[in-house]
This record gives sequence, structure tokens and C-alpha cells, in this order.
Amino acid sequence: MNIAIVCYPTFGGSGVLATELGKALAEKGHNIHFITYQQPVRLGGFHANIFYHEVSVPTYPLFDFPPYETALASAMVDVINNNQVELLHVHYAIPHASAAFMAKQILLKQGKRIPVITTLHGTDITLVGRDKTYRPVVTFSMEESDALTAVSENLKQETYKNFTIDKEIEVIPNFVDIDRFNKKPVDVFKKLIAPHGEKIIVHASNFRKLKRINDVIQTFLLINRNMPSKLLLIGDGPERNDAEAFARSCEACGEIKFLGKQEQMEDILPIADLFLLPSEYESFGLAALEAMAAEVPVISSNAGGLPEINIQGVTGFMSNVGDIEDMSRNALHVLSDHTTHQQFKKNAITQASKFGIDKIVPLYESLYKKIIQ
Ligand code: GMT
Repeated sequence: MNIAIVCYPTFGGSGVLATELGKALAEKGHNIHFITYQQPVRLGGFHANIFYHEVSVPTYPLFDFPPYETALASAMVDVINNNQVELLHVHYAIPHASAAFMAKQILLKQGKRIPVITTLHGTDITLVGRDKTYRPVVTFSMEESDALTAVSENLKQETYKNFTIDKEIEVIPNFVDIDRFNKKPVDVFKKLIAPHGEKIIVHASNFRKLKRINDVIQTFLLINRNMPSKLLLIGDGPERNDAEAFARSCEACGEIKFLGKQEQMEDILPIADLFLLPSEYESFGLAALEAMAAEVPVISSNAGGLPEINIQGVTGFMSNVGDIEDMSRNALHVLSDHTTHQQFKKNAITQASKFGIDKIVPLYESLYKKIIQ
């Protein structure tokens, strides 16, 4: 099949998932055309079946806000017309689903019918999309998509709760390439970070408010009081400066490292003993799934779709949002006993395998076939 994929190219989970999906489909022989304003972060390397089309948005003195959505719709029309594209798959509703609707209408006028699949990822529904500024357009473009998918059962329910739509939503969960994350050996790298055998705790996100970075640091401080440990914070975003200032004010600041944006998560995650994700909301929590694929147990909040991947007392533990005492108690429980920790590590990868690339990508392929027909 010839498929066009539209996503955010940055470090957000929706862009990561869309890029990994495109790469997996290309491996299976499909031609994939990425349409975005920048090369997606996980799209390094050359692949004969992958094509990247950059959307450029010219500036003009009249524009305070250059019209990206218009430029995107025009790019969609151009790529579809010139590359025998059979299907347009957009990730994250805003503004991709409405730009896709516009492109579809333009192509219809030219006598070409192009089906559109919209995949909902999270904040496009739960935070930004439900805001009245965007709601009518998001509602309309969801209805007009030929198929609508959500990355978790929780997100499907949230969508029906927040929007009046009749469209059926198919849940296709996020996936992970287990072989890539389950790398060994890691001892030399681990020794560099934790020379005295300290436990390594990792958090990765785009440092937005809803990730509750302060909870990450405070949970770590409670752990660190009882157990020699190091905290690695991966990623960047609006909360990073405040979080760094807070970390510097703590007595354990020497044990906290901000690594910034990292592309090779598969090199870092395997050295972790525990992954922390105390978010206010996660539709799914792809970062936690990638950690589990690297055999890392997860201490998370119980918000949104997290209970669909992190199994209480099996792959890690979940606590109410903000309950840092409970999170640190659970972390110490998992880390303080070698046998328990080993069992949780095994359970984590077993659970991650249920979301293996080999199981989930075929679900997208069958949906594509159905929609194209
Ligand atoms: O929350 C983020 O860090 C980014 C955001 C995005 O859309 O780029 O992530 C959402 O999509 C991911 C991939 O489907 C999910 O794993 C995240 O849970 C979801 N984030 C939220 O719901 C807050």
C-alpha cells in the first residue's frame, strides 16, 4: 500500500508512535510518505520505502500566525496526487484531522477519493481538543474521518464523554519493538552512572505540567533517603527550568541529572532499575511501555489508560495522582528485595510483549485494507 502519515515530528508520544508505525510498515514493504514540518525525531537513517515531505509555511508581514493548517492541506494534496497515495493516516486530531478533511474535499473535486484515518492520542481530546476554541472543528473532523482509532480504551471513553459524536472508535493500542529495547549487556554504562551500585531511577517526558515533574523529584527524594540511588530525567519542556531549580535546592541534588532530549531511549532505559511516571493524565503512557520492554518495572499514577498497561503488583505499582508517599513506598518495596525486583522485571517484559510490534501493526494493516476497499 502507499500510505501518507501526518504527525507532530517532535518528542511527543504521538509523533514517536506514528514514526515507529511508518517504519514498521515500510519494513513490511509498504511505501510510507511522512508529511510534517520537520523530520520526525525517530526517523533517522535511510529506508528505500520511506519518503519525507516537509511542509513549509511561508511568512508574510500580514500574518501574525502563519496558516500552517492551510499549508499542510496543500502539501497533503500535492503528495497524494504525485505518489499514488491510497490512504491518509493522521495522528493527533489538531490540526491534522481538519487539514485532512480539507485535502479530501479538494481531491474529491479533482475526482479522487482518499480515505482518512484519524488516530486520537490523548491531549488532542482530553485537554486541547475539548477546549471551546477547538471543539467544533475537532468534533466535525472526527465525524468526517473514514475511521477513528484511539490508543486506549480509556481514551475511547474520554472521547465519547467529551464530544457528541456517533462515529465508532476502534481501540488500537500503542506498541513497542521489544527486541530494540531489551538490549544487553548494560553493566559498563550502568557503572559509569552508578559507580557504587546505586539504584537508577528514570523518568522521561516532555516536561509539561501534567507530567508532574515535582512529584518525580519528591518521590525520588523519599526513596533516596532510604536507599542509595540516582535519578535521570530525560526530555525537555516548559517545566524543566523550575524542576532544575527545585532539584538544585535539594540536598540530594548531586544524585539528580537532567539529560535533556535523547533519541536513543533504547540505550538508556536498559540501565534503569525503575521508571517513574506520576502524570495527572496519560491516555496510554508509551514511555512506560518502552521502559517495560527494557525490563524496567514502573511506578506510576493510576490516571487515564495507565492501568491498561501497568499491572498493579505485577509489573509495578500505581498510586493516586500526587500520592508521593505511596509511590516511594512502592518503589522501595520493589527495589529493596532482589528476588522481588527480578520478578517484576520479568513481568514487565512479559506484559510489554502483549503490545509487541508484531501484534499491533497488523491491526493497522487490516484497518487500512478495510478502509481502502
Ligand atoms: O503526553 C505526551 O507526552 C505527548 C502526547 C502526544 O500526543 O504527543 O502523548 C499522548 O500520546 C502518547 C502516544 O499515543 C501516549 O502514550 C500518551 O499517554 C499521551 N499523553 C497524554 O495523554 C497526556
